[in-house]
Amino acid sequence: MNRMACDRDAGLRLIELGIAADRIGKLVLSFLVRLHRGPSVFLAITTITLGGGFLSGCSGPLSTMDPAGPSAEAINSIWWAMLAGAAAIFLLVGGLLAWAFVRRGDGTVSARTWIVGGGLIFPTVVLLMLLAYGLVIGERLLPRSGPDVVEVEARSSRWQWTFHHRRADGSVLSTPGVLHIPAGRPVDVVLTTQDVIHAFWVPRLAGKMDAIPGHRNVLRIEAGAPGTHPGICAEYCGIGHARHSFRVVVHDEAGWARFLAGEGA
Ligand SMILES: [Cu+2]
Repeated sequence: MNRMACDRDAGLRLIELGIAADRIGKLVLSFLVRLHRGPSVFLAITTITLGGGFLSGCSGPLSTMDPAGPSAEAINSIWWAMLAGAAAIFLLVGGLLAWAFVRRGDGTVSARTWIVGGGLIFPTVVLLMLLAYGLVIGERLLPRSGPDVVEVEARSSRWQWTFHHRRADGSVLSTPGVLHIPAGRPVDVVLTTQDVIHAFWVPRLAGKMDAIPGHRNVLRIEAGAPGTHPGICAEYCGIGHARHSFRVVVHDEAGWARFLAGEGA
């Protein structure tokens, strides 16, 4: 009995501790709100601080949110469009929830209207808009033929990428671990594999695509300016997967001509 009473006391003490911590938290929050003369200022400062902290992790050599070419920019725009849409819907639903608490069901909008409007029409419209936007963007990513298009074959194996660049005279220039491309021109990367499934991914230039045994998959990439970008294998392919990476060197016009001539490959 004594032990049970002791446990009950400990539980009560925990509850009291929780209530005290909650009150202290509320006091600190109200102090901060008053300090900044209004909740909107406080919330804005918090949002900017936290948002800035999170977004600072979105840049870097392997970031899809730091695009360096039109394909990656198109994909990045889908991400932002989805984030904006999700934020707007979240605010709308939050607002309706708050409104429901305030108005307490005065019967001005029937349950049927809520179900048909919010459960059928609204999601259908949102999904159709998203589908249309995705189709338009997806169309831009397709590898269409054109006079400016450069074709490179990327052969993957455990655990290396070898890139084969075809010259105008039909000869082939091979570079293990480094893909050379010209800036400002669309490049079709023909993906093949000699063993298992791998995936080619240069996050700042385009989306990812699998290299599948017996298939030739084509991925359109493009870089806006000269520079170097890291690429990785995005499909687990065995114990050497972590080091199955490569580099993309983007040349200006003169550098590309020098590369094709066999200088500096
Ligand atoms: Cu791999």
